[in-house]
Amino acid sequence: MTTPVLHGYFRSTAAYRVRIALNLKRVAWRDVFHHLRHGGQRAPDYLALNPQGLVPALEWDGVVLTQSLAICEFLEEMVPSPALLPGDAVARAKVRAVAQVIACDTHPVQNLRVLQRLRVAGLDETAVNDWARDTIAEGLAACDALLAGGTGQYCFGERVTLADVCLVPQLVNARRFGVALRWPRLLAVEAACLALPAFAEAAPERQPDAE
Ligand SMILES: N[C@@H](CCC(=O)N[C@@H](CS)C(=O)NCC(=O)O)C(=O)O
Repeated sequence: MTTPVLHGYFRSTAAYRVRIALNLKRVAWRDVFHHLRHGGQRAPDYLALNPQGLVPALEWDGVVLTQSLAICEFLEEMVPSPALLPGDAVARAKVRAVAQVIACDTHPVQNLRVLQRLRVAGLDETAVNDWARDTIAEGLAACDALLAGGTGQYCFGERVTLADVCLVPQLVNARRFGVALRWPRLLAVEAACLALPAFAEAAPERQPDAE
């Protein structure tokens, strides 16, 4: 097998999810960075890989995979241990629900192209920032509620799951947009995750293209 290639950008929280999953699964990879603020995601060479013009994309043994959750679930199937999804169907659905609150209902509403469209539509920087901040706060509040009553250092007990893989990057965006982090449980989960090299080494500021 050739070394997988991850197309990403240091600040991309969707790429951050995949970096964490690759690290947890102990898969070595090579990075190709695309500068999103300079429009690298819309370069013809990259659009040939991912017609959506979004990072991440993962080249794996001659195929190109897109969408961070699809990539994480692919990695789960290719490298089952350590598992990111529980064996029990109900527990698995709950993990996926938290992951999807973030990856389907929160992050896509505040990503770069959406914020740029708001600017084009006439919103000023304060209004754009408010949009992103409120969107993220709403998503994180829902995650916190979904985790209520749970125990253990991670989102769901004592094992890292796909929910943690999505939560930690979203908290980076939360800070970036000035969200008041009023969820002690989420912050405790984040601290536990960041104590693991798989998370810490995947952090935006640790990437070679960090600015
Ligand atoms: N649902 C996609 C989201 C991908 C996405 O929005 N990526 C952002 C960076 S985090 C991006 O490429 N933005 C560039 C743009 O909006 O033009 C996934 O999970 O992979």
